[in-house]
Amino acid sequence: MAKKTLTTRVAVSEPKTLRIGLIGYGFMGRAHANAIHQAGHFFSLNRRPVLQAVCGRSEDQLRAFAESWQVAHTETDWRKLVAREDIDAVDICTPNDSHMEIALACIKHGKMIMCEKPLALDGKQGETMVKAVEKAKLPNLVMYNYRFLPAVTLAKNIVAAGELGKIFHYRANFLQDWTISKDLPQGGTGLWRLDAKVAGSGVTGDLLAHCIDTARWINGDIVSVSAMTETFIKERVHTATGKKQAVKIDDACAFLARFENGSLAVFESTRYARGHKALYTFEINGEHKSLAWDLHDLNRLSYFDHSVSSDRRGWSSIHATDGDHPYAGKWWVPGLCLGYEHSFVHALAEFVQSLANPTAPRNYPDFRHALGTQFVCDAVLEAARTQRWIKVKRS
Ligand code: SOE
Repeated sequence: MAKKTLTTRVAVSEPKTLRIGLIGYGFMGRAHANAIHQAGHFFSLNRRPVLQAVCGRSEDQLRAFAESWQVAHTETDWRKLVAREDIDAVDICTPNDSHMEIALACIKHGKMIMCEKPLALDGKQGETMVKAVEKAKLPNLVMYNYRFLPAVTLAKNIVAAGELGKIFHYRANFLQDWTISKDLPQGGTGLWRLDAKVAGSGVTGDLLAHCIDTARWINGDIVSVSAMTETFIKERVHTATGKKQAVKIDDACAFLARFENGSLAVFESTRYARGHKALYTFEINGEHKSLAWDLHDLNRLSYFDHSVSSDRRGWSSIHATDGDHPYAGKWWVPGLCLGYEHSFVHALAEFVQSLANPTAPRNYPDFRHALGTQFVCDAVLEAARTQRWIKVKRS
């Protein structure tokens, strides 16, 4: 006897879409495209993000990207993408020197903006962007992604609850080793990070900006800094000219800082720490507790609680994958790990969720917050240049 099968039609209620136009198909383009695909599946959002169009200069690469991420529309001119009527938000994943121009065009066309970090080349550009976006009242996000990892958000929540008591110290590192070869050129795909005209700065804007964003979010504003920078390789061939040109970025930077809450900080970043690919760590020491985090073990938060009896006291390691840990409950069952890419999904989900309630406090870095981080970067570079302590401008 033939087996009876049952076909059921499920009534799916479709939320309104948030049609996103992505500019840039490199490393960050992929990280953001993945977030756009994932966010609506794992978070209950009142608008479902859709990757509506993508823009990039090389037609071949653009086609390949559009095929692999199922994007229906492509543009080779970002101005056309920004002007498209079927786009609600523009996601800027281009090198830093184009953020301001693209953002201002988005504002002209009334588009919401998601922008890769850092906000701009410097604070001056950043101020122009903040002024324009706030005047136009357009939702805006800067993708400082690491704060959205469950263990990092847990650290923020523990500090915000006052559990550390008075905070004495904050320290952070972001160490890499990929630019040690003197044969590496500057300019072009990925390597624009070595070209100061395109990047604005070296490790300060690229890596320390992440550390500064997390630090300011967890521990409040930074008021003054003193710094040293070094450019270890003074000349590199530029891919655009084929000629050796002076390297103007900081290859390494170490800075001291004072926070508004009276705590002291040490930050270090370099692309010359042989053996380290992306060692982002931070530690915060308070009167009652200390917390520490390491990107290489990103699901864990190290936790020290001085109130535990002295014979049991010690550092413990919280695996932030339980349902009551930030974001973790939206994914798998307790104990299963999340990765780097989830931080982008969480950032986007926070941004989209906030659209329903624009006056509620924002759980994500907007242009104004990112401007504060930009001002810290500017102050660090000025301190290194002048060999003086520099007061940080308020955003
Ligand atoms: C540089 O190597 C880089 O990719 C940065 O541009 C990112 O912002 C950082 O998250 C990882 O390192």
